[in-house]
Amino acid sequence: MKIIDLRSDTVTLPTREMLESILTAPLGDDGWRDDPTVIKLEELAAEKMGKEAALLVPSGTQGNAVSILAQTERGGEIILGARSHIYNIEGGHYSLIGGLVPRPLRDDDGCMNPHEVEAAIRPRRPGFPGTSLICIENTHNAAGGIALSPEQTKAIWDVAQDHGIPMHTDGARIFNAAVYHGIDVRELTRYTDSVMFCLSKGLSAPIGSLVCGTEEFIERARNIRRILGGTMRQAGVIAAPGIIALTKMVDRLKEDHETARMLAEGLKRFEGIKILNPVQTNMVYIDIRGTGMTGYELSQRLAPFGIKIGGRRGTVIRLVTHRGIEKEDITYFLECLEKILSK
Ligand code: TLP
Repeated sequence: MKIIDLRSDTVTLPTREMLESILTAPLGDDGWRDDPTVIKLEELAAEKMGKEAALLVPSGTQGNAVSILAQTERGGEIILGARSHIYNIEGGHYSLIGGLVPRPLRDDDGCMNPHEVEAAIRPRRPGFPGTSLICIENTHNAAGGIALSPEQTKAIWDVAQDHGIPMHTDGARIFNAAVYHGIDVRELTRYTDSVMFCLSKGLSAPIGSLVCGTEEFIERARNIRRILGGTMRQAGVIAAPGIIALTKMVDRLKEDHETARMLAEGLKRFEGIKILNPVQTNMVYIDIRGTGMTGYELSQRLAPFGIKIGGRRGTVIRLVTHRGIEKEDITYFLECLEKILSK
């Protein structure tokens, strides 16, 4: 039975071409900057993001941590979205390791209000944790894969620039945002000092994320990556599939957006199910309260059909489309749901 895994786009498996690329990739010790495949990927990533340099890290979480630590000093404050991944789901590295105080602001629709960001900024004075960094997330996961526009990004950037504060973008899925808006990703990344993006989500690489910014920032980030235990040796085995992800998998993200829209459209027929977000990219959040079931119960009922769904707390469920989900899988999922709900 085919497993239809709607829990996340992190479950995508590498393509055959990605796996084969590992066999022939030239390798070396990246701790010595001797791995040509890593260097190639980092140069490619920097170019795609319109930044001077890039650094390969094992995960998005480490990429965000490294980016934050490289741009702040202990005792400062970071402004970030109250529903952001960095604030909620990364173990609080900014406080635990970085000694930073978080200042979460409203980001219900995916983007903080620039006026509220401005009002939250405070200078560093004795007794006050001064604002050290502003973070945004694009696409915004918890808001429903919302794709922030260049205008929204610029509005926050202008505030950051006016106050001389650096800005970081958690761009785990920034290519989804660029594809949604039909623009070059640089239209988004020009309004941020640093950006982290993931190879291992919709782009389908097995492992890896990149941090991009100035040469100087990347040097500091490299040192912090070492401290966090992130130095990888023959990391070309990770970089080789990453190069394929970056060069061949970006345009196909629009297929994931189409399947997500098809899914949302199909879900409208179920009275007890409410779609919670405008479906722009590859995520559909639903509230199934009206069915009388919890997310956990529904996931149990779908399991025998080979369907996996996430968000098992309460009645809110996140459904994510990706390369492993075809249009027929959506049709099958909707049929299974129909069977379960009509009983
Ligand atoms: N998100 C994962 C889970 O942690 C929820 C997912 O399935 O969506 N930024 C954003 C916006 C993310 O969504 C994620 C992963 C990360 C950072 C962290 O990336 P990894 O998992 O590579 O550390």
